[in-house]
Amino acid sequence: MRRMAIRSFVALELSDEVRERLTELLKRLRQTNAAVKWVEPENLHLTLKFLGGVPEEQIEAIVEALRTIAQATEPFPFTVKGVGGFPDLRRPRVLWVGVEPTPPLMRLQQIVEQAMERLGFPPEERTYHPHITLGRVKAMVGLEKVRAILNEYIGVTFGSVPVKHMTLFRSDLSREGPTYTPIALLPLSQHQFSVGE
Ligand code: 2AM
Repeated sequence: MRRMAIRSFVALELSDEVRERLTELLKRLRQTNAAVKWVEPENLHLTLKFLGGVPEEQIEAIVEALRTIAQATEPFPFTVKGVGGFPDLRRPRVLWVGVEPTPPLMRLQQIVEQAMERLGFPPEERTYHPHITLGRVKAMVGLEKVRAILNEYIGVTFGSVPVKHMTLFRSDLSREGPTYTPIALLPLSQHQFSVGE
């Protein structure tokens, strides 16, 4: 029998406030009718590590490794600011809003990357550039209007997201687009204040 592989990734979820601001921006971008596959608002997230197809029997070990990391990590915020494209905004394949690469975020990403490498997932060859993907360019047509809108947001802060947990998502691809479903939520450490502290 063929073993089931579950397409998965580790991510940080957005606050309602930031998601709403990005949803407004996406609404404007969609109206340009550019040949871009825009991300559905409920799918917006910050990826820490893309795992790809994971054998079902390995999921538990991944969840446990992530749980241990989360328990040793203090809650921290990340700031969503600015816009850009991969490889750049001139000829972009991916359009995104930026996330500030602050030490707690970069540390968490590195720890997750190393833990997943120990479980057999190859490390990224490219340096981690924290971003929230807004859309994937299908053809370089009608991008002038997209660029004009994005230019308004250079240096603009969309908000700060308090991170309280990491999420392991499964991704199911279909013709309509991906569906992301949480497999596990891993809460970050909670400092317990005792009386008199
Ligand atoms: P992206 O937004 O920059 O495309 C789910 O697909 C998430 O995993 C996305 O946030 C995606 O990043 C990320 N990811 C990283 N590497 C990927 C890959 N090789 N294939 C698909 N998604 C990848």
